[in-house]
Amino acid sequence: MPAGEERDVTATGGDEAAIAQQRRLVTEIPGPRSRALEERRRTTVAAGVSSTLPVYVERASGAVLVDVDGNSLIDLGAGIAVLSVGHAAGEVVERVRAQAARFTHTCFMVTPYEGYVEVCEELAALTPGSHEKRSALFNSGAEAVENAVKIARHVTRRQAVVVFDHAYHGRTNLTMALTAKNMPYKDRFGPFAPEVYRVPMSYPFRDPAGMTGAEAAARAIDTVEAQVGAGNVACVLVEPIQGEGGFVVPAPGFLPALSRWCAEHGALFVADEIQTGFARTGDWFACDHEEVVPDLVTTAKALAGGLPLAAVTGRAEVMDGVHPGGIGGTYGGNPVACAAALGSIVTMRALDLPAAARRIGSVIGERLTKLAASSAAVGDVRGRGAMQAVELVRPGTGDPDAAAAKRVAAACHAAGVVVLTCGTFGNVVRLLPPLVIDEALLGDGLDVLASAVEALTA
Ligand code: PLZ
Repeated sequence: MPAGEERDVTATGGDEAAIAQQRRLVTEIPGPRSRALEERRRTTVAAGVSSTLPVYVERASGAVLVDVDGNSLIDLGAGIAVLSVGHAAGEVVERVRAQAARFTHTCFMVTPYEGYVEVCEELAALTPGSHEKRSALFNSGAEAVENAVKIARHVTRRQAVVVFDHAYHGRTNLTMALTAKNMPYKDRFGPFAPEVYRVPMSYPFRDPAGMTGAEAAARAIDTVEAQVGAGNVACVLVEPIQGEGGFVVPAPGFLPALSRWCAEHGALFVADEIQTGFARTGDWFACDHEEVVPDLVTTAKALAGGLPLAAVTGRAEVMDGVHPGGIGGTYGGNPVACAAALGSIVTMRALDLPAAARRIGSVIGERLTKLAASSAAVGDVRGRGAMQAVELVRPGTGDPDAAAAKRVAAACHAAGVVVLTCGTFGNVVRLLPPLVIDEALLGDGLDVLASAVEALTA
């Protein structure tokens, strides 16, 4: 779109604006065409790459996926927190189309282009803190995290990286080392990168009753000081709300205390906002909730409405502490991905998606809280904004029940509702709907989830 041209920003657009925002099943799930594709896949696609729900998607719009058998499914996973602006958001589709027709690649490290600069301007404006910032763009979340660690080590001239129990930061060699969970992410994929130290997270449901955020931070910091030494720490890397690890929301005060400790000891505080970022939690970033200002923040997922783009954004003096050529990559900040990001950000602003996430959060929260009161299988309900989950336990205990989470997810899938599980113990069912989902569709999806949870104890 030429600069300055006015156009209404709508939730859905492209060719797919006509897909009705409702659940409608015409075959069993997965249907015959999906099953045939699944058979075909087995002969060429590596078994190590797996799919939660082997329903093959033909098109999508808003919060609805339409599969090759003609079923319409409610998407409460948004491609793992990516489609916050919804599938086929008008501004994303149009800008991607226009950019693809102009040029698809030059390599920013060879001959640059404006879109990359514009995305960095937006990142400077939106990420926490009003200090001067710089950004570097990459292709995936893992790559952003790797680069945040590279930058932190380079500028601090220290090596130790502190991470937390239940953390998830990616699947590359360094980010596997940063990730906590063995199966499926790490098992027999070692050796892992050195100088990574894991300390306890604040996990209110599983911590001693009444433990405050400050106490949980002290527990983590004491471990670092005893086992690593403050002067050796390049950075403390934390998801402000843990994603794959189980939607663990640390107790208030935990993040501010860690960030203060970093500032006092010359370590960088790095927030991995790859899953929480861009309106998901009801603020632009999860750190905003407690006014924590990280030195570096990693983003990806919702940044670019479905195209692969990731970023490290941080204090100018830190980011500019790396010599020219020290960071980069062939595709980092690809122009089509940058166009998608600009379309996505325009949409988030125009539709006030942080407010939408808060509204969605109160609808989901109310519903899940009721469910917890009626079902002994629900141990905990937690989350913030449109990032909410239930942790399932064996009734009457705190023991994680992964089989229950599997059963709930399978029942939702069979009924045409895409939900995801997560958690170190595999017992958490999480909701990450597109932030443009309408209330009727969300309500239908939650009804399906509620029946599936109620069936556990019926
Ligand atoms: N940091 C906080 O959530 C990606 C991964 C799913 P990539 N989460 C989904 C899977 O099984 O691979 C994630 C994240 C946080 C980093 C990442 C990594 O982002 O874009 O998948 O590399």
